[in-house]
Amino acid sequence: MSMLSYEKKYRVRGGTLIGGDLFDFWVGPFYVGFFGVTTLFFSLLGTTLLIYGAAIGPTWVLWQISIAPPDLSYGLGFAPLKEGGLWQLVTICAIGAFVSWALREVEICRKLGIGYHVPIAFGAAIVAYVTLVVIRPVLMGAWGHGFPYGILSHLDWVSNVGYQYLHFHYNPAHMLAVTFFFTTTLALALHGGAVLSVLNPGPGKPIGTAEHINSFFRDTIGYSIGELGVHRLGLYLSIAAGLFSALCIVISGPFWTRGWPEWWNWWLELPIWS
Ligand code: 07D
Repeated sequence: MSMLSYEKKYRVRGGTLIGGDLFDFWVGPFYVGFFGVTTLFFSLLGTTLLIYGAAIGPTWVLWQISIAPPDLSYGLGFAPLKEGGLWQLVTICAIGAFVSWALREVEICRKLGIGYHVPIAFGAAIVAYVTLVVIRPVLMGAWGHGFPYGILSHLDWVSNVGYQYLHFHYNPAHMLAVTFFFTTTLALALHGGAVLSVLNPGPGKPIGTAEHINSFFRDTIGYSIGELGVHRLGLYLSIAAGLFSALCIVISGPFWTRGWPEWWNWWLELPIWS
């Protein structure tokens, strides 16, 4: 069955989470659905607010535009539009758009009768974002702990917050997050390379199979995780990267207020050394 007739077969009513048949249709190649409409609404409104923020701000230099959260003195209250209220509205729109997008993915999965692996994976990224702009600020008692929406300004925020804890590389959850990010890229490079090596072996050579890949890894490292396993590993590594990132920042402040190098004193204080 060609992919086009496959799509036709599965482009059927049903599987929606909300709204019944109301938005259960496609526009060209795109499934709409209730959450397609809400994604569009939140992303257009959020983008408009960002552009408005840039327009009332001091610069149009792309790198320097920044929509900052309210001052810490506003605590967890609403701030006037030009004093961080814009950031609060943009945050609501961003969360609305990301969650809508994930739920639209869920509806498409339900239509196709497939698992929810893709929306769950995207959910890990959403958890990391929500941790930065909602969970941690709420635990710290002020929206002002969220990061500013700007290219350079958010980098400054990362640097400043990092140095508040003296040396962020010593944050154990940050160590794990970084390790998972790096391992994800290593695994993707190995997997992409392995698949291309058998499917694209060079002119005139016959294409290989999954068994060739299994043999390659058994011969080089003594073990092949297998065709299904490699995708499980990829999903696990990448989700772990997002979730350990969320963990590393939520513990910084709400649960550990000193420098991260000091946290490792428990190691030096183990009774086995004396
Ligand atoms: C948060 C993104 C979610 C995205 C969503 C969707 C759109 C739509 C549309 C284009 C999680 C977005 C969609 C916008 C776009 C169109 C059409 C993903 C998120 C929902 N660090 N550090 C991390 C490294 C140092 C510090 C994470 C490395 C220093 C602080 C990651 C190094 C200091 C924070 C990471 C390093 C420091 C972090 C980020 C090296 C500074 C965080 C990834 C090599 C002096 C942040 C949850 C992430 C975090 C974070 C990596 C160094 C401080 C693990 C590799 C030593 C304060 N650092 N870091 O979170 O954990 O992905 O956030 O030195 O807050 Mg770090």
